[in-house]
Amino acid sequence: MSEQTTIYSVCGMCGVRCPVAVDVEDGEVRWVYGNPHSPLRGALCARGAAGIALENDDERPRGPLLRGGARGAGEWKTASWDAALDYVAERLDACRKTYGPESVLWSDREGPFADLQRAFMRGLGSPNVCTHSVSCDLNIHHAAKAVTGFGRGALIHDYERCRHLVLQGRNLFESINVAESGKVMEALRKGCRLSVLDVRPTVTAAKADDFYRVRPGTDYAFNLAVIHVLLRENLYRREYVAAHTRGVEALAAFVRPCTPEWAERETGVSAAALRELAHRLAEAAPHVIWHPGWMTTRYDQSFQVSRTAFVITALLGGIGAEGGIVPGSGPAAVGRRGLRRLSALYPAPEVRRADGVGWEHKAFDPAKGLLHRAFAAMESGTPYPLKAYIAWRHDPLQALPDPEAVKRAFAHLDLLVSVTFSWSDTAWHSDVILPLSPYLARESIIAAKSGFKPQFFVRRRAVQPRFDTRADWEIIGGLARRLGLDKLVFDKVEDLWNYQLEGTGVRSEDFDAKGFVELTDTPCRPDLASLVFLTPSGKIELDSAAWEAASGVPMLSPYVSPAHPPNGAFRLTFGRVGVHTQGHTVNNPLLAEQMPENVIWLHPDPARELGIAAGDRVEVLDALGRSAGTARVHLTEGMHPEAVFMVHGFGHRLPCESRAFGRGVADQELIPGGLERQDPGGGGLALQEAFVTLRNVEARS
Ligand SMILES: Nc1nc2c(c(=O)[nH]1)N[C@H]1C(S)=C(S)[C@@H](COP(=O)(O)OP(=O)(O)OC[C@H]3O[C@@H](n4cnc5c(=O)[nH]c(N)nc54)[C@H](O)[C@@H]3O)O[C@H]1N2
Ligand SMILES: Nc1nc2c(c(=O)[nH]1)N[C@H]1C(S)=C(S)[C@@H](COP(=O)(O)OP(=O)(O)OC[C@H]3O[C@@H](n4cnc5c(=O)[nH]c(N)nc54)[C@H](O)[C@@H]3O)O[C@H]1N2
Ligand code: SF4
Ligand SMILES: [Mo]
Repeated sequence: MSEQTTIYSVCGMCGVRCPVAVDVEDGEVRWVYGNPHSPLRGALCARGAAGIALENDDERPRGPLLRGGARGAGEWKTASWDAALDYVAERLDACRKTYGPESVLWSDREGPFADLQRAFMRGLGSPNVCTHSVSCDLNIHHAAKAVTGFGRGALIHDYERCRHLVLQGRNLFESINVAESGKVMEALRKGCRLSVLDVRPTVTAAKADDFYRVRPGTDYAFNLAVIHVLLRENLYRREYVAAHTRGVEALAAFVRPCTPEWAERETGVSAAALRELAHRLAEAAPHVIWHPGWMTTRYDQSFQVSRTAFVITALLGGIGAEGGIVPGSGPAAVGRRGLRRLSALYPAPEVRRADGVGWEHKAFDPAKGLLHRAFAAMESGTPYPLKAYIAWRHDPLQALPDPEAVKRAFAHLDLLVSVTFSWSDTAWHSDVILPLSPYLARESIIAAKSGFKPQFFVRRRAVQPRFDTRADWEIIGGLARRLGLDKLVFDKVEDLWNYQLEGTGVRSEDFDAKGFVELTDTPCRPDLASLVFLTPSGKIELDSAAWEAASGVPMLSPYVSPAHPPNGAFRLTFGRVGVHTQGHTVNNPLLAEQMPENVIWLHPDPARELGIAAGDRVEVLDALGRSAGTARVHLTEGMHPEAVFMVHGFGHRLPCESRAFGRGVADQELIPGGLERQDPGGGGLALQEAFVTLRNVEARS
């Protein structure tokens, strides 16, 4: 008789972490599907469905590996877990003793499962924890704080009740969060208007009522002109603005010259269309969301694009309103106790951070850090040496621009460790690889999710690992034991869960039935009248005066027109596709079949001038003439003629990845000097301030 069970767990194919159900038979995964109990609509995207293919793939680190030859030479020696953990712990200890514990740097993709990692670094005594955020959502996070005081993660988009949604550089139907896409589809079905701003026709644009194709990098001008019209034509919610905001006079004076006609010259969108958009938004107010973006770290003024997105929503009364952007509720808001924090087991280190956050960059959030500034410190040894680096669920050689510059910083390290379930450029360049079990074969710590109905949820191990890989808590526990951090050593994951759950009234077996536990039966929606914003004034700050004082950077800062590309060159733009997650699914057997390489989107007019036809293979060169790989050309009238677009994550060069090897173009290689180009307002990297050229290498066959 075969044995069948269903385990409720959490997808691990991207950072969204959708709730899943896993059917297991005789110790093998048979099927993964959306958790039918989930209020978030049990459904998976294509990447989620490819979780089994990841599990069954042999082309991943299958046991601990120690570097044999030079960094990046790929001469690996297999090692036991004991030997690998001893090696890492001994070198961390040596750094701790020689240079101080602050010489250890850590980066990861944060998220709800990071508490144990934070506890480990606190225990070690280093403040140098950074997230990936400088190349993802940092500008939005800081914009959210500058306007509302809340961080990006604390704000919920109430799509279900929204009447007009504006997506600006947010390709919501391809850059997927399953629950979010479902909610927006339903809102559209119920008549919500959708306006999309992009530099090319995306799947999201195809579903829009109005599509505005903007010149790349001019969104800030667009937004300033929308604010101009809202204020000038009295389309904003006066009572709301008087009651809940500050700084409207300064804002009005600042946007006075920013007419739609001025914006038309910058963006290419007609003044009439922009005015009409402002009027339509006013009709739908306050049930309006001008989305602040997700990966808005593209230009020198991207922070201002997000900041003005929040400002527009606020002028329309949408912040805190039904169908707008609202702060989510945590356990305390529904009278429950939150999880016991593992990071509270050790005190926060007092030494100042190497990346300058908290002292040089006073306004910025130390929970995110500035990873590129930490790399600069690594290279210069200032303010102090960084000698060990642990990249945990992070591939900075692909996720940050200019991999050669990143490698130059890494040359100063005594120890470079990667913790990952797939091959990555950073893993390949490391001294030690500690292989993580794919998500179906590992459990996580318990996490809390805020929202209208706050909940606890957990990832459960559905099957035992096929290879010699481990779960996060096992890897941290192994290092902690060797480094004298005994509080982080748990023999069984249940002990860890019980520690976290103590005093919450929830038991670990309560997760068996559905995989999550809701902390309230009735949704908790914040009441606008009593809502206190977390800014110093307690109000929405339309001029971000307090943030300006803390950061020293002007918040009502004039728009700067982005440079036009030199003759024959194009601005680099990039983004996501539905079937891949960043760079780490490109070698997945199922997903590689769906999309084995990226293509170069190009407008037909410049293509004709260059003698390039649809389907031709072109080599893409950076501003210094260096090749980042080749790909076929996709011609489309909708693409802005100043730019090329490509999907991020391709152009792999690791021989151990047979399906991804040599396929497509690596966009991160096309941004020389990119580590130095930081948006002053929000700290995000200006990744699309780079120009590329194309060389035809093969006509379409
Ligand atoms: N040029 C350019 N640069 C970019 C982008 C771009 O579009 N173009 N996109 C930016 C954005 S938005 C982001 S978010 C970053 C993404 O950058 P990264 O986060 O570095 O990218 P990933 O490929 O998701 O994951 C990196 C590694 O983490 C491993 N991993 C995945 N999940 C887990 C986990 O749960 N635990 C552990 N331990 N390991 C895990 C993967 O196997 C992979 O090796 O890149 C940014 N950089
Ligand atoms: N399937 C899938 N889903 C994902 C991910 C994934 O890898 N795969 N990654 C997740 C992560 S880490 C992130 S950060 C999010 C990213 O989510 P998004 O930020 O929504 O996605 P992107 O595709 O990076 O970029 C969105 C759009 O910005 C456009 N764009 C480029 N330049 C400009 C400009 O100057 N102005 C305007 N208005 N638009 C511009 C691009 O053409 C692109 O269509 O997606 C998440 N979801
Ligand atoms: S969006 Fe897709 S890949 Fe990401 S967690 Fe959900 S199902 Fe998995
Ligand atoms: Mo991201």
